[in-house]
Amino acid sequence: MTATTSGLSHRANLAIQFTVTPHPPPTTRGPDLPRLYTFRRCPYAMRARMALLQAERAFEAVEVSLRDKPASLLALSSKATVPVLQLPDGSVIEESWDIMRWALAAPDAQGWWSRAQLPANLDLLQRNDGDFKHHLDRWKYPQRYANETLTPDAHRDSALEVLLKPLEARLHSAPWLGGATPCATDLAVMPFVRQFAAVEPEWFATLDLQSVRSWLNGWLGSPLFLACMHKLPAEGATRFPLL
Ligand SMILES: N[C@@H](CCC(=O)N[C@@H](CS)C(=O)NCC(=O)O)C(=O)O
Repeated sequence: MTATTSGLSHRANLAIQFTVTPHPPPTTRGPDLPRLYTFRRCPYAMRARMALLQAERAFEAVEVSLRDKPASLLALSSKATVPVLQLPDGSVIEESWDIMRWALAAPDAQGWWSRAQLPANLDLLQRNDGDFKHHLDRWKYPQRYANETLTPDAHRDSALEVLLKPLEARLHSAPWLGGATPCATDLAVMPFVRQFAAVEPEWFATLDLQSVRSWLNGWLGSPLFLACMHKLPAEGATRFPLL
């Protein structure tokens, strides 16, 4: 059962769903290790993989073709988006932020989860998963949105306003969204900023977003991100290499 967390609802068609109740009771036993259904280039799956790695959770991963989803994924999740995490007790987590919570929240010895619960960080997450993602898709894939009234460049500019400028202000005063150390929000937002930066890299390099660029470049070269981009075979479940 899912519910929209108070204060995090957005526009009706883009409401961000956060699971706030226990996961559905398992009907069958799950795999020996937590099993992540993932897609290497999906930003939601990247954030989940980084959280699992950061928390040093052993897991196995199945690389999914989004055009030909495996029956094992469809059997677990009717919406069948990636990432999906199946736990050894058989329960299933279908939202990337919930997978991050499972990985990081308990124990939270280094505070990666608790710092992400600060209102300013929840606000950034909402912007990222809501308006920013909306405008990013319409800038990056204009052919998919033929009936749009706004031009792709207008979407690009809105994406800048809704996320990247506030992000620049935050990162100007602290190196990470967690402050002096990173938190789950850094991991959640970074793959989407990476996507935005990659649409027109030369143009992105000219923007007055020095702090965002240096934060992004730091993550792109980090052992955590490089480990999360490990290439999986097309078939089967593979034990994901830890950091
Ligand atoms: N709200 C979901 C969104 C996940 C999502 O949309 N993933 C994309 C891939 S990046 C997907 O699986 N799309 C379904 C499809 O293409 O069929 C989450 O946070 O996990």
